Amino acid sequence: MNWRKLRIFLATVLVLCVIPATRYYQIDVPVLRYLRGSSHVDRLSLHLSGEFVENNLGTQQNADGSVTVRMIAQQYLFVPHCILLPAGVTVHLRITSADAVHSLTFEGTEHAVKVLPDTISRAELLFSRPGQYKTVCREFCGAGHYAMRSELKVVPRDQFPALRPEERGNCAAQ
Ligand SMILES: [Cu+2]
Repeated sequence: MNWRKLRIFLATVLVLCVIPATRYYQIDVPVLRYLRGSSHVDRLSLHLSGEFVENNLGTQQNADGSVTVRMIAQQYLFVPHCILLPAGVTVHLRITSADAVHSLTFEGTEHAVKVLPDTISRAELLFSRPGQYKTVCREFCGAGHYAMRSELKVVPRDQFPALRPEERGNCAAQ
């Protein structure tokens, strides 16, 4: 047996094993993040500056008719606790985590968004009809994980523009 060849072989196997391992354990690799196009955000300054400051969270109407939703997932809630969306409109979701890995899902739909700290996860969603959905975390994130749920309310498309900005973030006001 040629020891030199064996060493090269073992080194190659090791490297090939490391790549899926970083994906499985969701180890943050900046190069992969860059290639995937997700952007970096500092979890410690989320509340102080940038797009995830408190008054920028929630649903925003865009000029092209679509809406942008910004949310933070943290142990053990989603902020804002309730979001309102118009039905049948493209939703650009931007979400990040303030601590652990979470997974944002909407009960009764196929949508699932992995949420990582220090990273902005992006997704395009579409809710075709009005209704109320439970927003549930589907990634074990600690002791309070099973209570981590919020609400999403989808209102008819023509009703949405009439809502005041403060009403868009509050299901109770409806
Ligand atoms: Cu969780």
